[in-house]
Amino acid sequence: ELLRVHGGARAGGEQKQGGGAVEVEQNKERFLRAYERLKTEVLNDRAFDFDFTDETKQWVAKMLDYNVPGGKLNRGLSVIHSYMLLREGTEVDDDDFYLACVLGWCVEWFQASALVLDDITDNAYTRRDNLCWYKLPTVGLSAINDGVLLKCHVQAIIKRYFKEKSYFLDFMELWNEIGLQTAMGQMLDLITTHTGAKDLARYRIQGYRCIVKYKTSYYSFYLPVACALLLNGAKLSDYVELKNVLIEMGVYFQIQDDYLDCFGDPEVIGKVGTDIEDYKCSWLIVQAMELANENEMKILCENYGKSDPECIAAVKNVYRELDIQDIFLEYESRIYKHLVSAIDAEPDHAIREVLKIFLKKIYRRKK
Ligand code: DMA
Ligand code: MG
Ligand code: MG
Ligand code: MG
Repeated sequence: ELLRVHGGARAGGEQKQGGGAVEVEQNKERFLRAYERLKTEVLNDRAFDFDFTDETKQWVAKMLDYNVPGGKLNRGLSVIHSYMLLREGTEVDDDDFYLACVLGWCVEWFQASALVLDDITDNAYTRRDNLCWYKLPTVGLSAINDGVLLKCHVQAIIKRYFKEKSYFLDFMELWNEIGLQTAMGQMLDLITTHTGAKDLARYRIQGYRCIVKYKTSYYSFYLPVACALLLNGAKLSDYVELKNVLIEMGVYFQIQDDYLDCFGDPEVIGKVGTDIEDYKCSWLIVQAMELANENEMKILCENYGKSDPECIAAVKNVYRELDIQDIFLEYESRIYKHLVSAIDAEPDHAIREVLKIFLKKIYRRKK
């Protein structure tokens, strides 16, 4: 019941119960149009005095189109949804709406940067139904620089639109902090595989939670809401409890990602999982190591982290023997109930609506 949220994102009382689908579509269209404008501005940035030839422009345009807009856009649209809810009851003019779109695209741009680099370090093959960017023969390891460039674009866009705003410094601090947290999380993710390679039993839930909080939660869940709050003139230090709930949702989201990496349909999730062969400290292996008997543990230790399809199948077999899929479903119901009551405890109505929208988007997701 709690999750019957107002789907529409138009502020004010015009929405009818159960309606809002049209507004959501319209908001999405406006959001997509904003991408075209931002892209054009990035391609024509006058801050550069070198000649942006047609060829360079085409390269950057292709790189952007390939990596920035093709995802679910959940994070970007969340900025807009959250902002509209926070503005509850007040008219949102085109300029304000556009600024929310700009921030939404900054989140998507940031994510594009993280994913381009993540696919290289994770040795992935596909992303969003396509080959990973670095896998294209014309790209290869220049993708590293593209990943860096994408992140620099975010700073440039924020400067262009928010330089004169009173909250500009808060924005810079927020984005720097999130950038650091995400990179630290990725570092933890990557170096933890050395620990696991020595001894799988050292993959424990505490360490796992720390990795995913940093690599996923901050930028995917806290960042979109923090952007909406700052745009609405709020002070982030007043929203500590909200941050905690969002972090917890982010952990849940990454646990789903780990689950789908192994048990999801590649046709649906748009990528082929690599966690087993990469020796990742995935939620599944953490659960399995806790439940496995001696024999199963031996199988896991012998086969985890190898790309041989037979080894991967052996690991998945142990997961099935241990009913890891059921354990995931139990976790999902438990965390859902927990999050629902945490949301209920939020005193602010708009904040409750923001959180409900998030939870609704991810609960039992298949992609
Ligand atoms: C994703 O972790 C984290 C970031 C910061 C991109 P992941 O490698 O599990 O993501 P994916 O499964 O999408 O490659
Ligand atoms: Mg990855
Ligand atoms: Mg990764
Ligand atoms: Mg993954």
